[in-house]
Amino acid sequence: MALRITFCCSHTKAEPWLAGFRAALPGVDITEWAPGAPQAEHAVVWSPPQQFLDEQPALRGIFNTGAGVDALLKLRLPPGARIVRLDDAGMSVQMAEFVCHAIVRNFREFDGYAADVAEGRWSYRKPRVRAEYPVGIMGLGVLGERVARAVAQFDFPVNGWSRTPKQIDGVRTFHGMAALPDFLAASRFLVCLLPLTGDTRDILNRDTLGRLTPGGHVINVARGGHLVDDDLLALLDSGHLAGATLDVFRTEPLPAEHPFWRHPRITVTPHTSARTLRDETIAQIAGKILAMERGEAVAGVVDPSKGY
Ligand code: NDP
Ligand code: OXD
Repeated sequence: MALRITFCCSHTKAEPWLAGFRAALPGVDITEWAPGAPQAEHAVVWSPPQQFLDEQPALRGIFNTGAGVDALLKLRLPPGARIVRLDDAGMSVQMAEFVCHAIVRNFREFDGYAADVAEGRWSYRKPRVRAEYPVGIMGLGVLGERVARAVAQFDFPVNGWSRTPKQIDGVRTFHGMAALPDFLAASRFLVCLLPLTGDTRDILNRDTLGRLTPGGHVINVARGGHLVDDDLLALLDSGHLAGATLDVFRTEPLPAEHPFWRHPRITVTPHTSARTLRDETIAQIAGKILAMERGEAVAGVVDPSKGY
């Protein structure tokens, strides 16, 4: 009998995905899930409902069409299924350009120049000293490492923080909770690229952000649950932080009444720093399904006890 794959990503039109998987995996039976659908061996998902997982107890692989599995791990999962996250698939280069853009835009004061130009003013600002703007990257995984290497290309001092020790050329690395205060004190731009887990929820708060070099700028491109919104606002209003670039929020879309929309020193983008690219994603997941069926190891298998 043909291998059966069920597709359950309610935020996107299923048809182009199904056509892509049929082309990549000829002979495989892939359909969009609906309640009561037959049992499948593998699932391709984004934020599926609990009913989907309850009705598919025989799944061997659950392939997330994103890198972060926090929403999936909140659900009751079939006991025999391996959860596989998206492993780059074109996201790390997007993340690197987004973060470098945010850092360069703020370091070079491009918004100030734009305001001057809008008023017809030919003005210069004193060049800033790069060494006074060290960049700290929280999370040195698939995305964080690529971002750290990209930022280092601009000769900023780069610090990186992870759970386990890492060695990356051009990056001063720190690991573990005990090293967090030193990592923060050594950083002025702070980039969050952590997974959202029990250990990292609310990690961007009054205490941690208060340890950054004064005049800091926070770039959160991971999950809204990492940031305590009111603590960020208080530190911006006190002048300790100079600004923030926020791509992710506790509630998405960001509610119309949320103060982040109108804060003069916060830039909001709609969870778009690194988008899932359909063709790359299909190719990666199809390759992993075939590898799993041959009994081979695949990259990106999530450890539910760690939460990522
Ligand atoms: P990875 O799993 O590859 O990397 C996670 C990194 O975080 C690792 O370096 C890990 O440390 C570190 N980490 C985890 N827990 C802790 C902890 N308690 N203390 C210190 N470090 C910790 O993930 P990715 O790089 O692929 O993605 C990161 C996150 O980015 C995703 O989980 C997702 O939430 C977000 N994301 C956002 C997107 C957007 O559009 N805004 C798009 C894609 C992803 P170690 O290496 O030691 O294990
Ligand atoms: C992801 C995301 O986790 O898009 O991949 O946020």
